[in-house]
Amino acid sequence: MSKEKIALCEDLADVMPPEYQELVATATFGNQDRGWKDIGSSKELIEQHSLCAGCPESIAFRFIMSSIPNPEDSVFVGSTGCTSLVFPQVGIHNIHSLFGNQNAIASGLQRALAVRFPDRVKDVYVLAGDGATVDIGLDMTMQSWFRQEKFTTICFDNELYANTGGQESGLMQKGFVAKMAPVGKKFEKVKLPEIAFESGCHYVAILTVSKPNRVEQAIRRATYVAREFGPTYIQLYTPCILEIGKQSMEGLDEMKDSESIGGRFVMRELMTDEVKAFIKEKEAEDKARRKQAKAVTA
Ligand SMILES: Cc1ncc(C[n+]2csc(CCOP(=O)(O)OP(=O)(O)O)c2C)c(N)n1
Ligand code: SF4
Ligand SMILES: [Mg+2]
Repeated sequence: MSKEKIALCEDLADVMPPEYQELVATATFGNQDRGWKDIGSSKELIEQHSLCAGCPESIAFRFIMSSIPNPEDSVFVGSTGCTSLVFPQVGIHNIHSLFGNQNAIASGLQRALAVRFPDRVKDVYVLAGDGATVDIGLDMTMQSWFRQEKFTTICFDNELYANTGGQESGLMQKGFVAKMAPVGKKFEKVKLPEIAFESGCHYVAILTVSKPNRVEQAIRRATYVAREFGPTYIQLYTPCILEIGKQSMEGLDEMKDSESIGGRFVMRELMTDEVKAFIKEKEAEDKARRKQAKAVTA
């Protein structure tokens, strides 16, 4: 469906940057079964990033970018924060919104795309930090859920405002002391997954980005459900290694510790029985298609 959409214009081909030429030639556009396993063997949709070395937000970007089923017809809506530093380097249409406004922008965009391209599947994703999603943007976030807007909200939860030096956020854990929140958090981490479900999200997942297959599963489920039912929400623990005093290589251990039994990021999914049945059917279809494709190439 898609190679023609991202083809190079012949007259301009020789002046296009080599990275873009490579993207068009060897990225996984158009492959319905693309996934995290393609990282390393095909051109990635993320060229590089300007986050701190080893920042789990960069790992999250890689896994999300490799997992979205329809990259050539997807649009990311970002917000100010560390995540926004990655947007200039991604091979996906994206819009930068004013801090906190991201779900309002995504609502208008998704509706406009549905009117402009009624016969095509267009996927919209919000990618924003916890400060943008839960604190300053909470009104916009929740109103989009109440209105049943058909897109996926992904929150990069690092439990504070990282980009501005470490202020307290609603998702920060109780008692945590950050560089710019010296008194310590007074109340428990806000339970946004439960709030999202109660507010109309049809599929909700909370997890770390330590396991790419789990991120892929959550992204695909959230995308399919958003297309058919309405809003979906994914909360990813992407610890700010700088703020919690860890080295570049220690982000993975931090995520693994937080998802072990009793941890605050044990993977959880919330959905109705109807959505559960839909996902089961969709995944069976995907499996049958992959099996058939394998048989043809064998
Ligand atoms: C309207 C507006 N308010 C405040 C800011 C300042 N600001 C920039 S980034 C940021 C914090 C971002 O925190 P979060 O959303 O958690 O993302 P992170 O940097 O932690 O990934 C703030 C308050 C801004 N740029 N615009
Ligand atoms: S400040 Fe924290 S969240 Fe931001 S890029 Fe660095 S490690 Fe990542
Ligand atoms: Mg944050």
